[in-house]
Amino acid sequence: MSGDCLFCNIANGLLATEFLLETDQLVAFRDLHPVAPTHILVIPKRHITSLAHLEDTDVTLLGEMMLAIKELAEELGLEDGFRVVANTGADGGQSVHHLHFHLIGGRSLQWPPG
Ligand code: DGP
Repeated sequence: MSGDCLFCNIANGLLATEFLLETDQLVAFRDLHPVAPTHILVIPKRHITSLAHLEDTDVTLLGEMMLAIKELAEELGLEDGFRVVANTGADGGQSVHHLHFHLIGGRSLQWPPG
């Protein structure tokens, strides 16, 4: 854990954030600035800076994150579809430098993004 990292602090329960899901490896919680009726962030508890910092040993963790997203989408009634986004690095528009997947849904989403 990095004490300077917002999402490490959230994952460690230091910011009183309500978790929709928690396992040994990950937590899911609502985005502070939702862009759709449903906007959830799924993050690993362990600090990983971004998708670009993943290692071969993170395969199981990533699988667990994807299955968590599928589970959440089902629970939240996103049967008409949803989008999963991992903004990565400066050009990718990443603002919090702790790996996270956005689960976005609840309305018809446009493509391409800006
Ligand atoms: P990104 O731009 O892809 O790095 O997304 C970071 C997201 O994190 C952004 O949509 C807003 C959200 N966010 C930032 N600070 C907080 C916070 O303190 N709590 C919650 N729940 N979400 C936050």
